[in-house]
Amino acid sequence: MGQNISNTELKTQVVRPSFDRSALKSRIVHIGFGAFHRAHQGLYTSEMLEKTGLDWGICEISLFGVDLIKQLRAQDHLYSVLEKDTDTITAKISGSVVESVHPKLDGTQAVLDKMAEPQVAIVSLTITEKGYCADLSTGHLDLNNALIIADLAEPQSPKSAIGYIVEALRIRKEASITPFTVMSCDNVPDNSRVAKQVILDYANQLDKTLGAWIEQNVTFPCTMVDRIVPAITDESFTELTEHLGVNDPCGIVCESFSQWVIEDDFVNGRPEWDAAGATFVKDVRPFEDMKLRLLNGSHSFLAYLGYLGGYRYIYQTMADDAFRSATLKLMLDEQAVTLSMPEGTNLSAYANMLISRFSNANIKHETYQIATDGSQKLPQRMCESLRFHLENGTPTPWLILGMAGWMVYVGEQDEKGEKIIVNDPMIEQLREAYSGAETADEIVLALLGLSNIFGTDLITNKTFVSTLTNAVDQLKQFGAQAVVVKTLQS
Ligand code: NAI
Ligand code: CS2
Repeated sequence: MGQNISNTELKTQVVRPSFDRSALKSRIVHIGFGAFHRAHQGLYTSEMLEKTGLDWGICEISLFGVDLIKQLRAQDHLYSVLEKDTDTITAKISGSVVESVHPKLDGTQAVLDKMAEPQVAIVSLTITEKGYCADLSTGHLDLNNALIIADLAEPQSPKSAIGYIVEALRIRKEASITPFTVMSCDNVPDNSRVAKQVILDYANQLDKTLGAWIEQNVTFPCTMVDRIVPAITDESFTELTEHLGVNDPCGIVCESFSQWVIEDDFVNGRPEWDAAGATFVKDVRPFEDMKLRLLNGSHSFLAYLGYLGGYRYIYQTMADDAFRSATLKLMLDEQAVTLSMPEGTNLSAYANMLISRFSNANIKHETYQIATDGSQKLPQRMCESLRFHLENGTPTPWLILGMAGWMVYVGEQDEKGEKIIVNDPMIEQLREAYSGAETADEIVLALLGLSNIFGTDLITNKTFVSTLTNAVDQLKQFGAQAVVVKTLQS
């Protein structure tokens, strides 16, 4: 075995776990060992263990790529997180992960067996928006999803996260083992309730008594999760190595800020994540909406228009005064006003904090990365607020420009005529909508016609359709940067 973070002396300033990892049990099974989970729930759990001495370890499941899990195993399931502020940098080792299972490495049954072990009390998820296989306009399971079709035909050999969860719950039910809590940590509004709906829809397709048992016995606490964690790049990997003194292929670089608000509704116990800074609340929805609309809504705005305007990173887009002013206006004039927050919430302070987080030049977050999977993101980030304004008759130039930016972006060509490789699970439908649509009004009508993104209402609002068409037209004529400037002046 080569040198890695588990068998090498690390640089002295690296913060290491000092708790007894051998005492941890896999009481949490997490699906989706992506960048975000490592920098967020994985690290919160490690810091909670450091403070409490509890035994809540994590078993990681990845349903896709195997390399990361192999690398994690080779380093005793330890991994590193480099937290970067504008002026401080801290390297930490997370010790919360104790084991991993992967269908390709261990077989499907091993994954199901692990999920069915009696000590497993929580199954948590970061599987991206598309991992829920939901029809976003109805919130129900998309029965046309290829993974779901395959899983329903062979439920004992699932491929989707939903299929795994339902099969594991069925095994627990048959063996009279207490169920687990299902907790989503994805950027989906009412995230765990969406998980609940698709899980119930799937279970009911197979066996209504299983569906009823899940409904009565499983809880689905929603969460608001926040930390900007860009995908690792060669540059950030090199920086991390310099701070550690050794390579960590599972390491990640992120901002210092972190927030986790969790609905306190766990059927089989939970760790004291509050010891590490998480907040337990009764109703997480206002916090989710605040984050999805102000943070993620502006992120998507900056991603589409910034990318079209030639900016590679969010911090570069924010260094453009016009984009910076537009982002604050989008947040305060068009998103904050749609929210009903608990008394004492200061949305203006929140928005200004976001402006400074986005401007952190130490975090290289690509506009292209955030532009991924727009069809899954637009409804919660922009469309809901748009509906609020359409109902109230209030103007929404920035939301409309953001949507127009997405419409131009998914046309697969940037302002210099270069191809954009659009990464989206609905790419085929997007291409079909675009084919034959040439003018701005043809493009707008074709895309707004995708009812599982936009519902059926938006396309019927003539004033909205014509303002959006005008925005698409302007973007195509003058380019994103010029239109942002023009919109500020109008
Ligand atoms: P990533 O690309 O590093 O990881 C994605 C993970 O999801 C991988 O483990 C992958 O195997 C899994 N996955 C992808 N499609 C799936 C599917 N159809 N079924 C099951 N698993 C699937 O992405 P990252 O950065 O970890 O983000 C994941 C999610 O976390 C985001 O979509 C978002 O909902 C949430 N999030 C991300 C933040 C960030 O700044 N990166 C911050 C807050 C939330
Ligand atoms: C981003 C988010 O990729 C995206 O769509 O908007 O992942 C964002 O970085 C996080 O939600 C921040 O908490």
